[in-house]
Amino acid sequence: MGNSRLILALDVYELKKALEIAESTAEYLWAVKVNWPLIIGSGLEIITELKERTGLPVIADLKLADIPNTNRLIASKVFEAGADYIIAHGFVGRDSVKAVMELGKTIIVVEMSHPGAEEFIQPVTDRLIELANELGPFGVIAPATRPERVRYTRSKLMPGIKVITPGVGVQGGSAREALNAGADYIIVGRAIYESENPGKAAKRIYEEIGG
Ligand code: NUP
Repeated sequence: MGNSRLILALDVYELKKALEIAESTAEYLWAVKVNWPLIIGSGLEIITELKERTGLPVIADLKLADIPNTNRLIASKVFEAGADYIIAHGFVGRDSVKAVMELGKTIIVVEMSHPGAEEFIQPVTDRLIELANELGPFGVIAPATRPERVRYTRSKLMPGIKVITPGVGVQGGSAREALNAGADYIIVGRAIYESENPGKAAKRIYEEIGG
């Protein structure tokens, strides 16, 4: 749905299950995010298939963190498969990020949602935000588990760069709080795909955040 701000993190292995969940939730989503579990379990073709079945944008959450050439080799195949966005780490440096951005729309990780992110990533978030401001990616990843960090990131980030926040639901973050803190999109995985009725769960979150 074009006006939705909900992204489904489809972290299941099986192709059939993935397609079922995607189809039953599609009307409440802005995009579907695939990560390594699904790509390992179902192959890269799952991206093409998801796009065909749902008509939604697909985000490939590979968190690329390699030298420019390897990032380029991976990203070119993933964009070729139909991914609309790729998530890349910023901490490896601007050359590695640029290699992805030259091939397609990119989302840069500037902070993560788990407790361990405070160890090494949070101390360099300011510099990662500067990097994003310099390169102008589609968006950045900030933690819904720490709404104050979402607010901080939004305040330092150039307008126009989207703030995308995972950590809603099982990791403890609230969709409303993340959006109130300035997030443009929220990412929800287990709270939807582990639910008995993923369609209903997605609808509930969609309605909670006001469509
Ligand atoms: O900081 C991050 N936290 C995070 O959870 C960056 C991410 N990309 N993710 C991803 O979002 C994570 O890998 C998973 O695919 C999804 C969150 O899933 P869940 O905790 O809602 O099940």
